[in-house]
Amino acid sequence: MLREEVSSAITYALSKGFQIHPDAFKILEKIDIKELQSIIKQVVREKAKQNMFLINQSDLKMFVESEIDDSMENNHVILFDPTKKVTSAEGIEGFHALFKDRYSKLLKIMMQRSQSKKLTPISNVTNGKLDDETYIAGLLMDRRIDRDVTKIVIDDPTGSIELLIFNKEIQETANSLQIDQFAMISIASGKNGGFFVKEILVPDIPEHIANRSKSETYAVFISDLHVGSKFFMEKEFTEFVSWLSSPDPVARKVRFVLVGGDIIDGIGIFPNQDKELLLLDVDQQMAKAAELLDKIPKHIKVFIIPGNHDPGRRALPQPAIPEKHNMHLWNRENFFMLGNPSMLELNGIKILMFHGQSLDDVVGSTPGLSYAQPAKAMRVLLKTRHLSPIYGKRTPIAPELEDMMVISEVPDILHSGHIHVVELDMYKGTLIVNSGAWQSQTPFQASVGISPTPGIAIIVNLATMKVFTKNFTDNSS
Ligand code: D5M
Ligand code: FE
Ligand code: ZN
Repeated sequence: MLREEVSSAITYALSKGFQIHPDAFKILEKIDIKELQSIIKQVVREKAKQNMFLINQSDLKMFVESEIDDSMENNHVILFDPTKKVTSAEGIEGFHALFKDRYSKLLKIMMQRSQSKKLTPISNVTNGKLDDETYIAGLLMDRRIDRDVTKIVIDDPTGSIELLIFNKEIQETANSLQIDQFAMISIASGKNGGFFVKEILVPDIPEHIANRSKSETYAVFISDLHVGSKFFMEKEFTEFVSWLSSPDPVARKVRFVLVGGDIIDGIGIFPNQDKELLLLDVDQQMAKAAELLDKIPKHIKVFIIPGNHDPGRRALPQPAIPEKHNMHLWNRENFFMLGNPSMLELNGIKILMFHGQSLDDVVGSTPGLSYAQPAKAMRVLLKTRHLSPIYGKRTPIAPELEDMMVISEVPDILHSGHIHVVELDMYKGTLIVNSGAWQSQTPFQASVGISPTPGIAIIVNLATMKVFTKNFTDNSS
């Protein structure tokens, strides 16, 4: 005898013109009866879309925890998470140490270049010891353009030096550098005792072939939910979450969801924010976010980093969203609360997650960049090998003893959000993903001309590194 709920589910499917494979019956009986009705409707809707009218065992397996295909790898390793490492070193001493560490980490990266054999400390140069071909390396402290001459100032731990640039091409390279970024520079003495630049090298990432997953599994990239905001797109986000447990063939192979920060809209993040809030309390906002995310099936691992709207420390690097705000998420076995930035390895693919606060400064200070193309700004981060190269602009940076924002290891995927515009790019073998948002355009964004592209999830096949988008707004297919 079939239970009443089961036979009514079967009747429903038959009435929609579906057949049910005998093997599928066994699974039907294992599904939680409270959910059976909605599950069968969902399966019917998805299969009808694909023009397939036979319900198989495999269409239903994913709704039964014990039947999930666990032959598909879902290995994860957390390679870097700043949460336990952040101190709160204060004051000038702290920043001195931070910059010194930035210098030495980037120097180490630069030492792989052949030119580094000719590297000289700045103090040697300023003390008059200059060979024909000498390179110095340090952080760009200042840049001035005086008619036809560009002047730059470079610091290393031994001293500081002013350099002149006369060549147009080198001037262009110099102008594309971020203030405070690391560079290695070939110099020569000028006539009047000054020094001029012959070549500028930046750390950059090498051309490489990304790692691949052995089995065909998918990772989904999202960010900037802004739960609690009047502009949070709850309907679209709910659609997205239910897609994850749908019979869609891609959804069935999703094993990872990465959330790149700005989970909630927060409180007091910008002036008069309360006028734009639906939920006026951080814990209420977090509870709502947890309630929505909770529907992600348990066989999918979820990695969450904070953004500038989330609770916890604002300065970079940010520790994970504190446990007291969302015990529920912390307690779930398949949820991983990480800091910003964090580096993961999912089925062998290295993924660097960074909310993207510094992209504001990079866009603001680099000619030719705009909010419409966040991936181009993310390229700059890879080239500088630093997630927040500019100090003292809009991005708050904490005076840590170690610079955890240096990109020491080359990622296969760089994932950011913050700009609310989806853009994908490939740079020297690294897939760049800006995962957009789930918040429609705010009055502030309208006033500064930012046109967000919300409601889109980015999906990467980890076996092939092929990437595509799925739009959950109504005006899409
Ligand atoms: O950032 C959402 C978007 O708005 C992102 O593109 C940055 C931009 N933004 C945010 N605050 C400012 C200010 N003060 N000036 C200019 N642009 C800004 P979110 O982190 O979600 O608020
Ligand atoms: Fe945001
Ligand atoms: Zn943000």
